[in-house]
Amino acid sequence: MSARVNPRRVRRLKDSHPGPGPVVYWLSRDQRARDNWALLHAQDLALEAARPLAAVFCLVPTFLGAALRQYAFMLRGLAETAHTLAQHHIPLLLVQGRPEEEIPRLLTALRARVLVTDFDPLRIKREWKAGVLAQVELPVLEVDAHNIIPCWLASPKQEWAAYSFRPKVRRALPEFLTDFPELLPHPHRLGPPDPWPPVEDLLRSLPVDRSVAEVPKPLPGEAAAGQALTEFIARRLSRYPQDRNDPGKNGQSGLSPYLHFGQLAPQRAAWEVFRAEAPPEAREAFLEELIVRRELSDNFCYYQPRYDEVAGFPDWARKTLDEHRSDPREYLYSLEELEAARTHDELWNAAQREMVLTGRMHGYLRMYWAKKILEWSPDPETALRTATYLNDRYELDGRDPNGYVGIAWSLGGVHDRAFAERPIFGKIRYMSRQSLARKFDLRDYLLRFAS
Ligand code: FAD
Ligand code: FO1
Repeated sequence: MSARVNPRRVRRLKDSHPGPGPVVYWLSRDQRARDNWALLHAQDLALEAARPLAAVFCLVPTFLGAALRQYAFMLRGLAETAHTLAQHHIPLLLVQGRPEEEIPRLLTALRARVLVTDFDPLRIKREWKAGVLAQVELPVLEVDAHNIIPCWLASPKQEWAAYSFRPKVRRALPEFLTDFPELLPHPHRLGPPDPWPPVEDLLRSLPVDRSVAEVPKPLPGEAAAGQALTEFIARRLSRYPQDRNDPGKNGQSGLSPYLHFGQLAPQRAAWEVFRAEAPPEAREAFLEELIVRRELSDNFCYYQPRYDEVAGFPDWARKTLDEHRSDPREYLYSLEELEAARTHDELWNAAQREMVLTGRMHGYLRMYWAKKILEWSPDPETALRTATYLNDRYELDGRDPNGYVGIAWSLGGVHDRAFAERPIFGKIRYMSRQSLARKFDLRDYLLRFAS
């Protein structure tokens, strides 16, 4: 069996004697059967050793402020993936609780040969992985199945802006932006897995905040993700450059929840867009966001340990925000007032309502939304906490490197440059309601999300 996965996507986290049992893939960030380099590598290892292959998902009761809305989307998608894997004779095992306890326990019970994990730069995931590594005695590998260019290869350091990251991405794309091999039906059986529990039972067992209700769309799961990609490419990719920033138009792809939960491989989206019948400038504009911007977010969270703190902002930004800490705030709103969209700014209120009601907010308004929180909070630390709390509580795509970077860009000039100095913001880029109203016709948007 020739290696189907570029070995440069694989890192060895632990060396040890392989066990006598199956190969195990701990599925976490990349929750899909298709187009999953970590799963494909685990299958290669299992085929080479003529061993069964099992995947495992560890369901944690709380995750960075996620509520019913996000757990439901994730678990409905996982149920579909479990079914697809079972059809390939690869059981998706479910364990519940702390990964540091549950994963080692499962590996011991199965006498696993080797553990394959997927890559995630978030602190919580590194802690989980460190906890597991400290307790197991078997080889452990990590595969970046989320970034087209493995994060640790794209750049050896924190990049300060897209312009220095882009050439590194362009140079590496020919090697890594490829199609995917198919997942094979696995010839070595582990024995029938327990059936995947009904999603409703799982949701009932979780202490999730049920006041953040599920949203009717987008539909969760790998099949719906594939349809959303096809629909976007067929109907809206061509006008992406013109329409993507206009809140009055449906110009964005809507793919972020699928990408966040790993139900769609970013590389699948890139590969299909790269080959699509569409104006080159439209494909280019989309790939800039999907590859450069998204992978730059992983770069920031991977190399900047304080990616969700003011301390993680660049020095010039922290300095300018400090110089304006005591500027008078014309408006100050509490978390409750902001959460209830009770400010003087009807556009901000509409964006907040869009997020609370639909689980998403238009990308251009997300910048405006976060920047106003800086303007209406007593200090940058409170603003960062508020923006992160609201984003991760209501957004389907929240709790993601893109979110921490989106908020840090808006409040703290991460990956951005200095602008003319002004009150409160200092040299952080400012966005005014007037500048938005000049660019876009916001009447429809305001009507749709009026109180
Ligand atoms: P499209 O415009 O169709 O782009 C396609 C994909 O490209 C996105 O799904 C995303 O993976 C990537 N992308 C697009 N814009 C960006 C960007 N600015 N930075 C990084 N990747 C990008 N994105 C999240 O996934 N989760 C979040 O929690 C999140 N929070 C944000 C908070 C703020 C304050 C800001 C300013 C941005 C945030 N973003 C977040 C980034 C961006 O707004 C969303 O990825 C995008 O709006 C998702 O909609 P879409 O998939 O239709 O985007
Ligand atoms: N990953 C897991 O391995 N187990 C979980 O129970 C889990 C819950 C969860 C809830 C909301 C959410 O947005 C993400 C969640 N994740 C979970 C992580 C997710 O799969 C992604 O890996 C990261 O959030 C993206 O970096």
